[in-house]
Amino acid sequence: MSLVLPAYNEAGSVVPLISEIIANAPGDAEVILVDDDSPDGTARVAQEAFAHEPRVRVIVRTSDRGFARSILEGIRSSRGTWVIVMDSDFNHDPSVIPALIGISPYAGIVSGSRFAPGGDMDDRVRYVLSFIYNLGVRLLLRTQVQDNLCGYFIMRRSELVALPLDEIFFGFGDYFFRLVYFAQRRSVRIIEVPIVISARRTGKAKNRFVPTFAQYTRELLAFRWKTLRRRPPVLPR
Ligand SMILES: Nc1nc2c(ncn2[C@@H]2O[C@H](COP(=O)(O)OP(=O)(O)O)[C@@H](O)[C@H]2O)c(=O)[nH]1
Ligand SMILES: [Mg+2]
Repeated sequence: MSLVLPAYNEAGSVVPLISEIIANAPGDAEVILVDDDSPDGTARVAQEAFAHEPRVRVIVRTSDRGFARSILEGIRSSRGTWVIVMDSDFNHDPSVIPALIGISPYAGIVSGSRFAPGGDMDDRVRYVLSFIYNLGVRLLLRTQVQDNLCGYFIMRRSELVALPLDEIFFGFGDYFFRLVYFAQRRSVRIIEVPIVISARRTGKAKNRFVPTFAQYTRELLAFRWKTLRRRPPVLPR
């Protein structure tokens, strides 16, 4: 099991977060923190705190920076049979890890979802807007999942690296709808588990809501345009 954590300026949360992840993950799991050389010393804080913890690896990136690119680098350097991707600011609750792992034998991807029954988000406005936005994503890409922008998931590494990674992993959270699209086209089974996205505990979000969604929309339309020329998504087996 490999857990990939992209991070930028998360010095206040990485240590308690990784500790909680270790407590919730199998004993032989590796944690890969992929830091884009954060000015707040995120990487150093983690390296010092886990200097004697061989299960924790810190990658510091100085070129080709960015959220989805960081995740891809973490995936490429992972050694586990399964890969879990999650944020490093406690938006994604580590106590869900056992559920992701427990359900993983029954699907190619088990993905956290704010819109599955029992899922939620502390930020009401963002919840409602994301819900509507996701309907649009589903309409355009014909994905069969309710939360196409979650980014908290487990996937078998061999199936993940077989996808067209460079067509998926760029930009920010929009990488996830491209991942779902390509996985669905390959008949990968996807199960959603409800998650509650709570407010981050420390630090600040890197993205402002409106510009981020404007960017997602540009990418969504560009991707739809590109995929129009391909055959439509196939249904799961
Ligand atoms: N490596 C890397 N991580 C990032 C970057 N931008 C954001 N992150 C991390 O990605 C996660 C989600 O970012 P966040 O700003 O909280 O977005 P939000 O949850 O959608 O508001 C957090 O763990 C951030 O530390 C980036 O450019 N590079
Ligand atoms: Mg966040």
